[in-house]
Amino acid sequence: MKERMEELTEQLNAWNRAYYEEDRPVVSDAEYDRAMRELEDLEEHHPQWKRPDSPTLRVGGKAVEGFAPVTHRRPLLSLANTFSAAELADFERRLRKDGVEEPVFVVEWKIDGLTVALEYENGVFVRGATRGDGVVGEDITANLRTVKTIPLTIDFPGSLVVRGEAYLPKRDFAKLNEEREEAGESLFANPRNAAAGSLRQLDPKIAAKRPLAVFAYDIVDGSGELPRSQEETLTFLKGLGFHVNGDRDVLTGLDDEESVAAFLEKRAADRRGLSYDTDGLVFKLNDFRYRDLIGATAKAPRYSIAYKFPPEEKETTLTAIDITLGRTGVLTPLGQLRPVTLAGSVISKVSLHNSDYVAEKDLRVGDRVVIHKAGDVIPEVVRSLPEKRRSDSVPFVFPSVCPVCGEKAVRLEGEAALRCVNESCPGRLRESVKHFVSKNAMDIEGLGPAITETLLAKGLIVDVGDLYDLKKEDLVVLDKMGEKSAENLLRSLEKSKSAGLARLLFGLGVRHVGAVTAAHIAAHFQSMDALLDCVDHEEPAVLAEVEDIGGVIADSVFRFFRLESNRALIAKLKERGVAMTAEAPKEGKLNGETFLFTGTLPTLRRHEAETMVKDAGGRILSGVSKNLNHLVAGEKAGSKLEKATKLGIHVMTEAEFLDYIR
Ligand code: 1X8
Repeated sequence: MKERMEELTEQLNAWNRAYYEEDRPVVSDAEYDRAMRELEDLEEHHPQWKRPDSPTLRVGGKAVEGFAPVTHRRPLLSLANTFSAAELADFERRLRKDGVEEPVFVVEWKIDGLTVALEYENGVFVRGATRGDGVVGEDITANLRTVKTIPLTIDFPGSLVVRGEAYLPKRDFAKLNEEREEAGESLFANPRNAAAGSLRQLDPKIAAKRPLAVFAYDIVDGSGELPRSQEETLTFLKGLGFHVNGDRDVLTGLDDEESVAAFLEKRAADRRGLSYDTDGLVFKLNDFRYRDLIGATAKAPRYSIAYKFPPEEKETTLTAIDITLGRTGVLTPLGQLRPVTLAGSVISKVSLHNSDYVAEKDLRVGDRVVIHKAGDVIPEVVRSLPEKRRSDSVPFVFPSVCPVCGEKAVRLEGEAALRCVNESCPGRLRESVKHFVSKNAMDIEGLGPAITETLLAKGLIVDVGDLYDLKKEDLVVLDKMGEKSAENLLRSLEKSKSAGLARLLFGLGVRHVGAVTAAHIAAHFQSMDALLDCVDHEEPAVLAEVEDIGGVIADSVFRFFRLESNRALIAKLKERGVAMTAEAPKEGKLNGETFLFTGTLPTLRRHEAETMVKDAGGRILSGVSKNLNHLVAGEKAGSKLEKATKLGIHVMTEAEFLDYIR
């Protein structure tokens, strides 16, 4: 067993390295998950053989109350900034004056992330902290353990403190924000905020789901023989298994301003193509003998310096501030801009987030404003230029009523956003219909915004349930709706009735429930009835059994489904024939029975066993709960078996299962 645990640990770590370091997936998710589950089960039974570099340590442990302060063994200094080739020439001149004869510089990307210190004792990662003020940071070990590019063990005796920069790759940032938008959550302004937010999560399981990475670039402290130059340091760190940025330059002669300026320009252009955000370059004296010679000021070393790229900014006019309404009732100010080209695209509007944001920046209609792109992607207003204002300019007054229905908007506790809470606001209805019919929800073709508006305006629909009452004669009289398109729409509506529970749950627009969460809830409950039954008889905490669901989502789900108006809508949809189950169970002898498989089965693969159950009309649950009738336990069954035994659920072996369904 011990050998098997070692083998699994090494196999999983090698797969992780291939995936995260080399961008080269070598196994399927299913195979990876299977190995991970086997190792988890083994570790549960033989904790004494769990290795300090076990990949199971990366899934995120228990949530914490707060972060303990950590005093860094040596201060993590910041860098002085420069903004031009001339200033870099000055920097070199000072070094020569201080006795550095032929300065050689290593030039690395300055990552726009979060500085962290990683502490190792006898080769084991024991602590990770934020930089904080450079002297005292916060202990975020549990979150950093989940970062796959941080080695959990290294081949180095004694102690070592490594400095690095944690970041979220640009494309993962964009994806994360898409998911948050879909779930009706607030968006991160840029990758840096997203990385910082992820590492300051009290629940490491959330951090574990964010594809964070750390570039290591410095040894802050350590015992024994250590590298004596920056190049050696980077090679050494890479050799220990750290993720080291290989894209760097070696330069001499910073006094040649012209060629340095050309170099800076080249790098400024290169950064667009990088997968991570940078805000500059770091110039470091390579030879550590000189570092010791010239030392540091109280705040920053004298032997390295940062060069900051000029931000790509443009000035334009804020022509209007529109208030838009989302399906959850949030009022979002949208700035209309006189179009300008910025970093390769034409920008004509910009989100102004919420009323606080507009007030803080004192943005006024008619203002000249400076815009840039956050994370190179999302346009943002940096500041307004009050000195260019007309004398009759007035502060923007955020409306206190919904722009569509005119009802008073409210600010919910702990939220920056104002919301329209009028359940029958036509604006909210329009947004909720748009969401209901969208591709990832019920996927109803032929119901564009214009038709939806018309249907609402004519009173043909008041909620999404009414869509299923539409008749051909209602439709053909509408503008731009011929016989053909009316028929297509009706066909699409008919087809959507069997979209299934997951799409329906997503389409209903429960706050915080995106398409993926909806699928998990559907897989767990299998039917709307089971979900409603749970909501009626249990507390939100039981939802935590469902994969991926935490307290906030659980509360939101319970609140939604306990609301009478939502229950009425669900009943209406059901009456009109909208499927309320995950997958219509087949007819068979297992109708009404639920199963779950755990551990390694002697002869069947898990999905084969599951298919047998479904073919016989039974259902598969995703976790052990009172709703489970049978747990089929194979070898090395772990916590699920324990829980089922405790709940008195029927447990059987594979052989018994095969007998049972025969
Ligand atoms: C800050 C950063 C450094 C490096 C990369 N990204 C940063 N944000 C690097 O040296 N490769 S060094 C540094 C600092 O000393 N403040």
